[in-house]
Amino acid sequence: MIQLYSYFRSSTAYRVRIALQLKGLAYDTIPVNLVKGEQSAPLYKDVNPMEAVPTLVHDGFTLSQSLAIIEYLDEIAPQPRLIAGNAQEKAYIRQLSSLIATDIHPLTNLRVLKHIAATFGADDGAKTVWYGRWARQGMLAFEELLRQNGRSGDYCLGGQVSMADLCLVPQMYNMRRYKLPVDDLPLCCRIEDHCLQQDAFQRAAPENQPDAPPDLERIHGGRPPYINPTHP
Ligand SMILES: N[C@@H](CCC(=O)N[C@@H](CS)C(=O)NCC(=O)O)C(=O)O
Repeated sequence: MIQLYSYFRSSTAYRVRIALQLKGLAYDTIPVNLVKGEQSAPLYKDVNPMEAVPTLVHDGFTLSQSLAIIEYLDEIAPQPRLIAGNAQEKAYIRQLSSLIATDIHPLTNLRVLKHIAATFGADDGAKTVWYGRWARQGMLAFEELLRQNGRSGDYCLGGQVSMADLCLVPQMYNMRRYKLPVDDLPLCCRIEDHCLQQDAFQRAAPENQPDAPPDLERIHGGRPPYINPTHP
């Protein structure tokens, strides 16, 4: 029995939802509304002292940190393996995942955006500039790593889905949500498009979550295939 504390728009919960879907693991969603501040409610702080989603509960074991959760799911349900290959390939998957999870995400997290608004008076425009500053730099680096390594195909690592794709797709959702340029991220866009053609990624998308408002803009849920004729 698996329970996932999640918020439809959380990119970190989105990563874990894709893993659960790919592995065909049934789970119950327990919504935590981040905009209403439910992550800081005393009862939830007992579940996750970092006041964040996702948190996974499996057989009485409570686990937070999306990458740790994905590694755990890979142990209990090995198919498909999300961290697979030889030592270099596994390290490469973790390198790409960490770039998004530990370089980009912490700087662009909700609590940081709230803090610059409350402390420095940043309005929505300023918050978008802040978000874009860190997300664009990180994603240009991600694209460059894909290009330099020459290992990408349908996924970040050839034809094999991995944890890196689970980090990439939600980050691309955020790029589109903040209307940041993605034209200079052709490899990222191509991988995003391939992933979104699969049921597991579609089912995990923000638009398809039980706590999503019905009129939510459909960025990843049923978006048309990406076509870039200059990048086969
Ligand atoms: N490193 C953590 C980050 C978790 C995290 O901060 N999640 C965000 C949502 S994407 C959150 O709950 N933020 C709440 C807040 O900033 O108040 C992970 O990868 O799980």
